[in-house]
Amino acid sequence: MKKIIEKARKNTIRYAKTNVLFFTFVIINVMNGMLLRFLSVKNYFEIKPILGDLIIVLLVGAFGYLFKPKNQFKYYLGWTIFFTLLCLINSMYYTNYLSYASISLLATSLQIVDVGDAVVQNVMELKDFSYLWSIFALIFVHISLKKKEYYPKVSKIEVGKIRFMNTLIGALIVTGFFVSMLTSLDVSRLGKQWNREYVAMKFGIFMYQANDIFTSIQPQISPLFGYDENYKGFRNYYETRENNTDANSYTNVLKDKNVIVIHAESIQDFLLHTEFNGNDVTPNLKRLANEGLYFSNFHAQESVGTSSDTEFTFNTGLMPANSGTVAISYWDRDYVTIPKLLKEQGYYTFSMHGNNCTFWNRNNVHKSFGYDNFYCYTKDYKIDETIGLGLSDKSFFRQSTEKISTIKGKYDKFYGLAIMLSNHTPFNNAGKDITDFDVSMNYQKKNDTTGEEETVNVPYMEGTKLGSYFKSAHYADEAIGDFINELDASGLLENTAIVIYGDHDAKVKKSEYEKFYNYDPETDAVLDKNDSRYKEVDYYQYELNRRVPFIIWTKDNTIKHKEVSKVMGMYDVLPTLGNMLGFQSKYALGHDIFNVEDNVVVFPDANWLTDKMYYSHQKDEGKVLNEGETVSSDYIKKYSKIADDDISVSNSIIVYDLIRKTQQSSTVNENSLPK
Ligand code: GP9
Ligand code: MN
Repeated sequence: MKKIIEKARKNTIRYAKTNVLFFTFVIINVMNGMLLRFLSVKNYFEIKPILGDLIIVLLVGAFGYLFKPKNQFKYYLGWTIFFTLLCLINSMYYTNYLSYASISLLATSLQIVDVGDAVVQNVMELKDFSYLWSIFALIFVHISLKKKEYYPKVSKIEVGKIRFMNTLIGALIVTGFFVSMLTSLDVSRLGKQWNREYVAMKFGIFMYQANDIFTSIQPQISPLFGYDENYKGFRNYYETRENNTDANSYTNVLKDKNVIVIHAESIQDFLLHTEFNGNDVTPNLKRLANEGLYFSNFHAQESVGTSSDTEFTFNTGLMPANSGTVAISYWDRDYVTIPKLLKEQGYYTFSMHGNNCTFWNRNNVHKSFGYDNFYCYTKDYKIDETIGLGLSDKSFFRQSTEKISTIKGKYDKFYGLAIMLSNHTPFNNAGKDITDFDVSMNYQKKNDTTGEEETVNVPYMEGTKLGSYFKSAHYADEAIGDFINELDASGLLENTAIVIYGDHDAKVKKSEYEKFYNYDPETDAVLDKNDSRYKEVDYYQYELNRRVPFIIWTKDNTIKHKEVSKVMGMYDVLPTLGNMLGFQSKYALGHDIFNVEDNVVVFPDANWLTDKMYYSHQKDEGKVLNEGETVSSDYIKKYSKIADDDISVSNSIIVYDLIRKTQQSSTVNENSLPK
């Protein structure tokens, strides 16, 4: 027995001594995966993702044994650089998008690169470089081993293929453990990959990335596979779906009116309720909200396709694609859209934008959505003043008014979309040069010498990103105000409804709000976290504060003022506006807000919001919104299923072009059922 133990001990020591490089490779890369989780989702103690990463690193590492020992270093170094870059990219991506990177975004990211300074300014943080230690560690170990004549020694006893097989078996055993720990929820989320944080959190970053490659390629090939199953799900969804389309007091109120939709770039709703020393950040939007129909609990449902996703959801009532973006990968599908439905009623439809016509592939997408014309950038505008990515909003609106005037002269009725641009991250351009809006605080202070109370001004938000956002939003608001006046002066507000939506939030980090809410002018510092006056912005407050304004306004009061505080999403626009203008799409996932009792907004990451709860799919927990109220587990199950179904059916329509297929196989056009 003693002999056996001694032999095992010797063998283990020998094994460890002759596999130093391999072990270093495994340990440093698994540690980097942990570091990434620690710095992003902060759960580095969980065992599952460590095992997940370990499996991938073992599998990759096993192949190193097929090389001669003197070449193994190059192999392991190459992979370590690759894994390190993965961590670095994901770390950067997480900092900016609170999610992990996906290769399906490669095409999309070309658009993001176009956003230029927006990205470069914000992307890099010091912590993103912390992963590079692994490369140095491997090189260091390699040099030490070389000095100790490790490689010639190992060469003598190296049995590459056996070690390769043994490592594979080792990886298999770890996989067995790993799989036995998975819940059915984990497996289903891995397959769907909607919730990237969750997948990376449970499966590790390397397994997440490997799975991502598979799920990203899948849409390209999936139209070839899984059609029947998806079609069945789609039929079933629409056959069993209850949707109240009864007439209500808003039915046809805007029938035959002209419509001008303003896509207000990055405008959040809280701006309408924010002021500095008595000056509103967005006085024009506030006025329009106070005069028109104002949806104050309205949420964009965009995914990685930001502006373009919102344009898609607004136009179709569908959710963004699970993987990649509709604008880049699925723009050529057949969708039932607002412009197409209005064209059936004889409208001339158009869209306008002061940036490159090809940005977000709009030159193709807008045609495919049914806009008769897309007026864009140098093709149609004189670039006489630029801010950020392109033509300034003020010049854009000025020139657009002239175009709309011409359109009005030519057509009976029109529906137009004006996509704003200047209030785009990083917000500093407009802030510095275009507006003198003051983001300071006046407060009363006793003068030490005279003993008199006097007003002291502290420019506390000056130079912060949030401060720049307020300034830039003020500029955008001024541009909207000017636009309304110009339209009025040109007689274009008669018989016209103005529809305004914020396309998504400003993506300003949570930490940016700390100073805004907790600045103490007495000390010229942020309140201490232990101070009773300290207001924390937690996850739920941050998410809820991402809401954007949605306003329907008419000059002549056809639409009377009302604030609708029921929860509403971008996908509810088509049914709600459709009821007012006299059209419907049976594929829209949302509801006419005036016909729905308990509405739900489903987000692309499967989070959902009702009037009672914000539920985080990733955290698997929700926050009850009204004090004293409780929510049952059945309630959570019910809305989680709705979220799951909405995302699935929408994605099936997008990937498999199901609306086109349905219309091809049906002789009756079922999309615009009469009321
Ligand atoms: C670009 C503009 C901004 O033309 O619409 O797009 P975003 O970066 O918000 O998706
Ligand atoms: Mn946008």
